[in-house]
Amino acid sequence: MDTIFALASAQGKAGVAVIRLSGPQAHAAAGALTGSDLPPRGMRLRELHASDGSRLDDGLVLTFAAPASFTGEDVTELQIHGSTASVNAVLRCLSDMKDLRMAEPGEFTRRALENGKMDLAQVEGLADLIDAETEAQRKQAQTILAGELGDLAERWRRDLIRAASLLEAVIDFADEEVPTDVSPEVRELITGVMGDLEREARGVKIAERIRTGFEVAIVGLPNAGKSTLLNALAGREAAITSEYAGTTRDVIEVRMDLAGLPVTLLDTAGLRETEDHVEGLGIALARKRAETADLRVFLTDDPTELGVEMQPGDVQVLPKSDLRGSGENGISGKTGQGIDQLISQISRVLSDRTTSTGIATRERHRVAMTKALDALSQAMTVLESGPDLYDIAAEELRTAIRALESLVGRIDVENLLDEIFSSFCLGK
Ligand SMILES: Nc1nc2c(ncn2[C@@H]2O[C@H](COP(=O)(O)OP(=O)(O)OP(=O)(O)O)[C@@H](O)[C@H]2O)c(=O)[nH]1
Ligand SMILES: [Mg+2]
Repeated sequence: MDTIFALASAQGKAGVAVIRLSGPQAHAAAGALTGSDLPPRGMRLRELHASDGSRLDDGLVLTFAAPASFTGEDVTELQIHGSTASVNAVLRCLSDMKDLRMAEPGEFTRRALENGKMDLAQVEGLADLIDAETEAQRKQAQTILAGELGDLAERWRRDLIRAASLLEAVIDFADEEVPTDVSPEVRELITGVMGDLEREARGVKIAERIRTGFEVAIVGLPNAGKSTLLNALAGREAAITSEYAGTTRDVIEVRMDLAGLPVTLLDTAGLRETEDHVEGLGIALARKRAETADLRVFLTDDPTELGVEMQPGDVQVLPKSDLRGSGENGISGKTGQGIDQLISQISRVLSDRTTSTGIATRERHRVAMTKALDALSQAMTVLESGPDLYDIAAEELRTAIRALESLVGRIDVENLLDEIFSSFCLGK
């Protein structure tokens, strides 16, 4: 195994930078920089020197001994001053050392996975956590990173293995008197898992939105003040505004944190009949994006005049409230009137939707769970036919178990068979 190293903190100027080393030479290499042996685990403040003895920097040197480290290997972390030049000087020294090489992207985490420090879902959770920009994303990533999906998958797997072993036992008793009817327990185990899987699979769509962001489209007639509203919400001049109807043509996207939820606001072309070819293209695009958005803000007195269907949860606000005096649902991008209410209304609708999320967060998870569900419903159907077809039902259960194991990246059929047989309990 190579010893790898890389800057673990972000590129650029900072108070402190962290350089991480992992592999058999991780401690020795840091020892060469400090000119002294390091304890296998612990923290020391040391001077770091280049091979010609010149001083590089001083910093904290943290050592972790395998397997109690992030990667499961010997690991050293160097906390040095976070200037580009200091970091480069230390990285250059490390590159010159024998048996050391720069890590590839994700290589530390990959080693953590290979050494059983995390499962595949946790690796995904870690990636999400590093990408998290809003509170909802952070919380969701933490759940996965903590291994909750793996725990859940393990529970389902245990239940299905128990169901499969009950069936196997009956198959083995085929020539003899069957001591008990196992089908009620098998059915109960399968339906329990199916209920969980259905709920989790349903929640993935919203969980994906938390990862990637909700789209909220502002629609209205030309000149209604959509771009002005977008700018007010974004707090900057993201879109051009003008008194000419038909100013906005492309869809303008602004990413923002709306009460902890990641939202991409879409400003769109004003919707009307037009002879202008280019404006017409913009309007067609506006309709398409508005229809597929997660939520629409209708900036209009009459939502039916836009040719975009209002969907449950959509919001209607009345344009240019500053010109019409006070009234319900009025909004003004110009004066800011009604903006806070709009933000809280949008975030309320979206937060309500996020309550239906479970623990699974990705399309990959949904695909695996759907595959398991298909196999389980097959198994339920086959069970109807009685013990003669129990071997087929057991095979379907194994298919479901394999699909669930792929959730956490553990697909080892031998291991599965061992467990099936070790959990034998019916008169054997
Ligand atoms: N009084 C008042 N004027 C506004 C308000 N919002 C926008 N305006 C003015 O209305 C005109 C059109 O505003 P835009 O934000 O460009 O309107 P739009 O809906 O994006 O228009 P299109 O892009 O052409 O569809 C501009 O002159 C704005 O200054 C508002 O709340 N109150
Ligand atoms: Mg506009």
